[in-house]
Amino acid sequence: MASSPQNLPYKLYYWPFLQGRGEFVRLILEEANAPYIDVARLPADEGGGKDAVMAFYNWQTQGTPVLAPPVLQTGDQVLSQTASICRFLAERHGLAPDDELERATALSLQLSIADVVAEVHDTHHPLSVRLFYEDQKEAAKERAGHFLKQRLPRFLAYFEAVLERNGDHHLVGQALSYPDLSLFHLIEGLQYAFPNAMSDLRGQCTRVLALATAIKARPRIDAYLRSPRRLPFNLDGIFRHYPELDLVP
Ligand SMILES: N[C@@H](CCC(=O)N[C@@H](CS)C(=O)NCC(=O)O)C(=O)O
Repeated sequence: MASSPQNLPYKLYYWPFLQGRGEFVRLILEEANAPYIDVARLPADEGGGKDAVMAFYNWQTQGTPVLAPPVLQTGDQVLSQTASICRFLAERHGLAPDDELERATALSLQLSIADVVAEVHDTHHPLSVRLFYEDQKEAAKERAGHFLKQRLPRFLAYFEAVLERNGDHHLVGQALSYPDLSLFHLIEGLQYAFPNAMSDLRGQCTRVLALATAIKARPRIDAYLRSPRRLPFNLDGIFRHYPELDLVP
């Protein structure tokens, strides 16, 4: 018999003012109805604020040091890398396939989503994460142009093909799993950042859009999206809307 998860509530450490990669983790916690504390969103005098995240930057954590947030703490252990956190939580909470090969496929899909996220990030920060957008705006325009013309259509076509081959409703297996939740967030983010480009491509990714709509309507996701726990998209996150970058190729 499967034992129930230990060391709850989970503690999530992520920058307090943006969805960022933390959002992929939050969506799993919310769909699983797993208790968690979004630590950095607590007041500073309760251990919150960005210092709670910065505390991981000196490698002084228990267990394996982390390279970058998001970080999930369970008991006195910490885990980093978004895809790894998502997999860990999903496998604990019934949001991953049972079959061994399908579990590996779910992770592959999650890593593919992470690849897209990294390229989205690079549309507004093509030169360095340490420079402001305004200091790399010209390069960003060029990068975003290539992304929207070549990469985005390819990525959407890929997930469309995955869904088509798997019977339309889920990316892997025949039940909801964590890459489905992450694909939803990817699509939401892309629609926020690049409304023109996404509108132009909508006829080419109908299965992807249908999956995103179905995830959004799930009761726990719907409740989360309407709650104060959900931060809005903004110009600090990974998905940013700069009209000058959203040019239909
Ligand atoms: N591959 C990592 C990337 C983590 C990452 O880039 N985190 C960003 C926020 S989304 C960050 O704050 N990085 C700070 C740093 O790299 O020093 C993951 O998927 O978790």
